[in-house]
Amino acid sequence: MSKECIFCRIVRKEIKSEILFEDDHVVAFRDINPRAPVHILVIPKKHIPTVNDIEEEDLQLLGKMVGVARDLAVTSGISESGYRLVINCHQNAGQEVYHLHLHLLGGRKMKWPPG
Ligand code: DGP
Repeated sequence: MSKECIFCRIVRKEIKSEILFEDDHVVAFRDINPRAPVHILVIPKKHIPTVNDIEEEDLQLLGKMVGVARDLAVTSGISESGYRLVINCHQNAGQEVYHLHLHLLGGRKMKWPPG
């Protein structure tokens, strides 16, 4: 865990967030700046800065994150209307927080390709 990382601080409950799911490895909470009616972030408790830093041993964790996002899409009522899962990596993708996070976005029609 990183002392300064904002998402590590959310994991440690030093920063308040609306947590929707938590287990030993994963936390999901509402994005502070929602880009869609449903905008949830699913993160590993382990501090992994970017997709580039994912190691072989983390792949099960990534699967767990996708499973949590799928379940939250169901409980959020967007599983049938549709949703998008996004991981931004580095500047060109607009990554702002350097702790791996999966965006779950839904509740409105989305454009493709993304801007
Ligand atoms: P990205 O651009 O992929 O790095 O997205 C980072 C997201 O994190 C962005 O949508 C806003 C969200 N975010 C940043 N700081 C906080 C925070 O303190 N609390 C919550 N709930 N979300 C945050």
